[in-house]
Amino acid sequence: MKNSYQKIVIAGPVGSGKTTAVNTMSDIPVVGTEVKASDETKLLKENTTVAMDYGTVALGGKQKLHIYGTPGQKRFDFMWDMLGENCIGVVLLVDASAKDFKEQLAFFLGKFSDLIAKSSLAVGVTKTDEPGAAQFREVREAISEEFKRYPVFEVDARHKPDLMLLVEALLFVIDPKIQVDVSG
Ligand SMILES: Nc1nc2c(ncn2[C@@H]2O[C@H](COP(=O)(O)OP(=O)(O)OP(=O)(O)O)[C@@H](O)[C@H]2O)c(=O)[nH]1
Ligand SMILES: [Mg+2]
Repeated sequence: MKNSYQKIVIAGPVGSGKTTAVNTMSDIPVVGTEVKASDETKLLKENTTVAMDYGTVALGGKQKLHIYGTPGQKRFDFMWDMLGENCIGVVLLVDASAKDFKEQLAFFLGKFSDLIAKSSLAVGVTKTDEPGAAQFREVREAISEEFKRYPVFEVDARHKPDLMLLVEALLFVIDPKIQVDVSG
């Protein structure tokens, strides 16, 4: 892994917290592509990502982890493969407050399965604090058998320690020698 470009992608449905997560974690000002939401997304939130979010997190030994947040909307799915190219891992954020979280989980695990097979996966379950949201345990149990060996954490995308733990778990699965610099 030494001196290679270390990149992860953050995937998941609209509103699961991908843009928020990149902004919460990044050491540099995030390069984002948010626009005012239109059509059905407008009912869920004001802004939506149309291409990507980009930020970095310091790793030990002056190395950087490059983080690419993907758009959640299916009409921008051509960006998923592009952003995922050569990544070392996938963070999948799942919105526990979405009524159809099971379908969303299955859909995104399916779409990213080739990439996950080539790299790795950690799942972050967001919005368990929302009224009527599914419990963390329910979401974890909805993950299909083939992905059960990967780490799953309850996270709030606005809370940096939650995300750092998730990313550390992802990196640990990839290579226990990679360390995240958690001092910042
Ligand atoms: N209550 C609650 N809100 C959260 C949590 N995590 C993130 N949020 C909020 O949920 C919203 C997520 O919005 P984004 O980060 O734009 O979502 P996204 O996944 O980038 O969505 P798209 O770009 O449209 O695919 C933000 O308003 C966050 O503040 C959580 O754990 N609990
Ligand atoms: Mg976004």
